[in-house]
Amino acid sequence: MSSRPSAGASARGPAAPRSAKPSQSIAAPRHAEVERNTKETQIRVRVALDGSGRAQLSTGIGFFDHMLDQVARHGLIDLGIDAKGDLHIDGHHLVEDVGITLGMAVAQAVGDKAGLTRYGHAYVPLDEALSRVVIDFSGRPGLHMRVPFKSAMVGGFDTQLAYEFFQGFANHAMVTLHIDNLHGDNAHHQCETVFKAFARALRMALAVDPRSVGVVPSTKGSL
Ligand SMILES: [Mn+2]
Repeated sequence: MSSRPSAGASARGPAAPRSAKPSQSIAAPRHAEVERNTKETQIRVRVALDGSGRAQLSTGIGFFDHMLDQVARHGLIDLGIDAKGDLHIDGHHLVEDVGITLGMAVAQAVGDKAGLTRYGHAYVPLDEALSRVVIDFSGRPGLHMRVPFKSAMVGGFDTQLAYEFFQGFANHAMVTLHIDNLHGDNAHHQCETVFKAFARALRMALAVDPRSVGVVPSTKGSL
């Protein structure tokens, strides 16, 4: 039973008061809270990368909340987003700024990327729709998005704003992002497969690689 000479804590007793503090930064709690205020929008984002998919969302655009919910659920990220803005004009500033603020929060939570898987990809279908998202935590922002939406609006969400969201995210999370909708006749389905595939790709890329503890996944030595 007693075996491990180190550790110091009782092997399996009730949660020890002192939290074992591994030396690798990747093992630190990966969460962040970012507030971003402009004359157009006031956005507050909380992320916990090692969460369970819980979401608390309030953007004022129902379909956008539905999409962000997919990011949390399928990315297994806990996500709190409170966004207010000039929706009396349209959703442009708010959706773009949520992308920016979420990107900032993810970048902050990821830290120095030591031990990070770095790359992630996913194909996600929803009935007739199929999308593929590939992400690289490269440190170089880039968005390559080809989604021929079949409708301009889904509920109160202008489908053009999906591009603005991902552009804001890529620029501030410092990721390269390739997004392709391969098939799709229904814009709700198209958009949902994009956000779900984004979530799954994110989950893969953000996973800690147990074979690469403390190592930044780049021959440059930094990302
Ligand atoms: Mn749906």
